Amino acid sequence: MLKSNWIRYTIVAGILLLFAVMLMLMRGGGKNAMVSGLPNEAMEIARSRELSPDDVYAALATYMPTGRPDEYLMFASGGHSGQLLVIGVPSMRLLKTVAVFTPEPWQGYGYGVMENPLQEKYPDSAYPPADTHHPALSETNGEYDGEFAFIGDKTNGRVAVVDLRDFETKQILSNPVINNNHGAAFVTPNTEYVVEVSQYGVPLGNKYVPIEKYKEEYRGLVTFWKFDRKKGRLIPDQSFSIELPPYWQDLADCGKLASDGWVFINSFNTELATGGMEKGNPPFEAGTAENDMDYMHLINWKKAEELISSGKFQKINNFRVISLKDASESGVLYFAPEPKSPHGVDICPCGEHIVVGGKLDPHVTIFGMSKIKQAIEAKDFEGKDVYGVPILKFDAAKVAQVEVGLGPLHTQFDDQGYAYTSLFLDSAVARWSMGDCKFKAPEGDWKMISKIQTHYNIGHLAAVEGDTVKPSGKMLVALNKWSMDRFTNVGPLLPQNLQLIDINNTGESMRLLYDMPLGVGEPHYAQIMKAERLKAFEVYPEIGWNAHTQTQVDPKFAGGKGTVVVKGNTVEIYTPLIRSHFDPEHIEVKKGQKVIWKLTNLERTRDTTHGLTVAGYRIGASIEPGETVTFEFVADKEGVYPFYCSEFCSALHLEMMGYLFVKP
Ligand code: K7E
Ligand code: CUA
Repeated sequence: MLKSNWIRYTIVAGILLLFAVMLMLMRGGGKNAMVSGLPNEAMEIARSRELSPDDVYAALATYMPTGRPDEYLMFASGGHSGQLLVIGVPSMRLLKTVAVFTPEPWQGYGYGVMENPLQEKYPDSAYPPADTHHPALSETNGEYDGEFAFIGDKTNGRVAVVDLRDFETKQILSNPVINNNHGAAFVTPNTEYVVEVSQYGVPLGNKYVPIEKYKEEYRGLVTFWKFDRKKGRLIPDQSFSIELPPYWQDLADCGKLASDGWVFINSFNTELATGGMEKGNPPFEAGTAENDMDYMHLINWKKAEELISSGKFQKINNFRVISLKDASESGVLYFAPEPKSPHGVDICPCGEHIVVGGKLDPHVTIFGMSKIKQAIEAKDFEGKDVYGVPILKFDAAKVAQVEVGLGPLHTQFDDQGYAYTSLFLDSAVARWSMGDCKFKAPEGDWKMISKIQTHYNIGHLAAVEGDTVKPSGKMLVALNKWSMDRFTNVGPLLPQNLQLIDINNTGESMRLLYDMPLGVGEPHYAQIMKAERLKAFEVYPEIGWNAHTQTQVDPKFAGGKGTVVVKGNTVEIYTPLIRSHFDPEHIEVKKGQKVIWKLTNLERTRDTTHGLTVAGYRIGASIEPGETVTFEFVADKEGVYPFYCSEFCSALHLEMMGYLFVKP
């Protein structure tokens, strides 16, 4: 063991020496003492820091020299922070927190700027806490296109749209029919729809019905939000829902290629447990885990579209809903039995195989789309559930099962025909081979290959483009729920731990490369995209740009001087911003007057953002180069209020200030 370690040391030292020689050649000789001394120094560092050859390998595989951008971007949910996180891979550097459901001062999000998507439902400061779970990147032909991201808020049943031209949230919609979700968001292969699936059964339409009527009147729901790519918005009028039984629908995935037109949803609590342990009933955790099989929901959304266009729907809160009866009688909804309170459902790259993680069963179960279609065609059903939904025979839908370990949850795919499943109870990632699939592994069989330990209790995992039609392999990130002893103790609330794993080397075992503590909330799911797919703005295209509509609002804001216009009880102010002053610097209003304040950043240089905060008025904006933002507020507090630029924009940034005089 010791000997082989030293052989590996020698190899690493050799690689470092090679680097040093290359660097020397590139720089034209041995002038640079630091470079020529690198191998010894590096060895010394490795020794003094007690780094193993594996550590040195991991460091070299993840280190990004200054100025070199990461090859991949991970879009991770921010959990109960309510936000979306953008992380560079392999460096695991946090690049941005995109404000979605929670106000965020740096981005001036939720602090008085008009046309803020948060305000569409919650005026002023009454924003509820959110719980984001599943981000989805927009797709074209089943591949990420780098244009949009969507994310669900489990707590309040909301879905948000983020425009990746500026990484800002443009829209938040609350589901009009049901008040919670979990399987959100997932997109169909051309982002025709953004799919949102409820978790907990409730009466539809936000009304009260006693829990004793659970079976009769509580329901689940899947919603297909129509996405208009040109507008960058979900269109409620063109969207619809399908009523589902009040089993607890869980994770979802949209079919692609062989399974295009279908959506797959796991469920548990087919027992219809209603809890109430304080009344002597079995608690939910026991009541929902009695059945050996639950039902995977198979939803034919193209058929559902036909029902909608032929008028077969009801309206709940003015939203189109296909009834459970119509869905089960018209070939929109089928069930396939799936073992024991499963969790993740994931479609393989060619779309033929549907992989379900057992959670309380040590297997992943692989279903085949061809078999499912045949069984439906042949009406090969074992019967119907209590709501009349046809249930396929397990064996008529199942292709294989692989025993992967304890607590299998979610699955991702690489480009070599391997699948990776997170094992919550084992704290490990299982690599297993795909059998009879277009993405067949060299082993050619459905079988367990190897495992790597994670620290600890992994939930989701994300491989590079690992849920598209063309996965890239190479890297995988384990999103661990617990971090326990991995980091310096910062008190009883511990960060989550994202662990980067090298999956490039299919012959050998997987290698753990890097730990990233994340101290903002629980990032359930993430997607990793090649960074080259992005087409983000460097500065806004025109001066006077409204970032909410992504259009130039008004060319008159394209420059010029500051102006103040008083119209009755309203004071309209126009303020151009340029290093390093506001114009005007004195703003005088009378107490009780309404203020409409437009600010335009005239800068064209990258990163010359100006900010605005006004003491006492809960106002905060980030005005990026070219952008125009608008505030409306009533000057209801008399006094003298300094306002200033909150981004350090120049040496005279502190002088970039003014006074708001609110006169009695
Ligand atoms: Cu945490 Cu996808 Cu909400 Cu599994 S879910 S872990
Ligand atoms: Cu503008 Cu600081």
